[in-house]
Amino acid sequence: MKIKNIKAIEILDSRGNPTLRTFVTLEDGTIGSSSVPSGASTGSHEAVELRDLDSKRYQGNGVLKAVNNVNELISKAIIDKEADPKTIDELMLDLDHSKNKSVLGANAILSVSQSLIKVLAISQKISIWRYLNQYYFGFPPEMPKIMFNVVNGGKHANWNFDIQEFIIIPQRQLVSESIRLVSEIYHTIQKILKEKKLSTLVGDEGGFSPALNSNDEAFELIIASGNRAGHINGRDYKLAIDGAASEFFSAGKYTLKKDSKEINGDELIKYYLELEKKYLVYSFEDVFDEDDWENWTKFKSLLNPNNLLVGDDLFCTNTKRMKIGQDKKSANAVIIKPNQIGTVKETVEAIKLAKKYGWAVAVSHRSGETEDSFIADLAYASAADFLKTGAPARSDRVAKYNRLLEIENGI
Ligand code: 2PG
Ligand code: MG
Repeated sequence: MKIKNIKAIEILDSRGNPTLRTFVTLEDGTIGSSSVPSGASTGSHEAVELRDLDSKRYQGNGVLKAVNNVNELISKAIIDKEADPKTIDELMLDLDHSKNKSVLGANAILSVSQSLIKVLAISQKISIWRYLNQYYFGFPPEMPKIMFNVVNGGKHANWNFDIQEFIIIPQRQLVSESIRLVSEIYHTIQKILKEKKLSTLVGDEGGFSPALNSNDEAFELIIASGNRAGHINGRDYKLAIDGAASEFFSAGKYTLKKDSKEINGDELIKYYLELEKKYLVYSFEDVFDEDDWENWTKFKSLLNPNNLLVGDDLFCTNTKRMKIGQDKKSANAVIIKPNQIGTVKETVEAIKLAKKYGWAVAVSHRSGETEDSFIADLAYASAADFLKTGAPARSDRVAKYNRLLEIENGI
């Protein structure tokens, strides 16, 4: 089956910033499309998201250069070629020929890479997860557990507190039960915030972003809401955080903005170990700067080995960085974000390497999302341990959870 046509357009993401949607047409007339997300607390080792930097449009955030790269350079290279995903991804990598996809843009490349999977699945009349599973994995798919972000801080919510995300992981087999559990806690958080006359506004990923006085208050709010809803921390759900610590690290120090306090790695480790004990925090993502390997390794040696130390900005879905992490024993889990690396092929390689290392795999959204639910199919197809995609509210987030519900129901 050959590729007949490709067309990218500029659309908006959930933050109202431009991003790409690309349509691929096969010679049998099938059309498939996919859209790419965009991060805010991005890792400096991510592949390049190409923006126009033309201040006359969208404050410089337009993506017409990336759109053009799809419609001209990529189109020319792959129209009339056999629609084989690995070969096409390789072709785009050759065409880009840079280290970090700065020529074509990872956003341009990924939009084609994902759309191709989608159109092939449609053409073969199978679901996206089945196509991905057969083509790339070949082992039984499995439903991930879900990481739901219910309280937002850091850069996603105007620095109301330092930790970017407070996350609930329901300990339920069924997706439908996980979603129900977290939704009940989410709505109880809202009730308690109203009772306390605190804001119920939400951050970029749909979690509440009240003006609390400390990280501790956020944990207490979640646990109290869970208790009121009849769901107990450590039994019915586990707690996780994403520190996005690169955002508050500079010159060897971590600056806790809320307390106007500068601390070093050892003090931060002590704090996280307290959180592990006091609130039974199970999973710690990006709790140190993306290049602070030393503190990652130190913390890993002190953390309960049944708990997770998760690299997001640390690894950027990049197998080269994951290899360093394995050598240095810096983590036992990885966040997988297709747009950090730029092709489905390389995303799959990162997932496979993590599994080989025995790490937990968490397929993840970005803070700027679209209604595209490709990552839900990817998480199931790859038997990922987790899908992390925001609050149980807002269409850009629930699109992925609703897709898991469809999969659970055989659709
Ligand atoms: C993260 C992500 C998603 P962003 O840090 O894990 O939650 O945020 O997309 O802004 O990098
Ligand atoms: Mg993160």
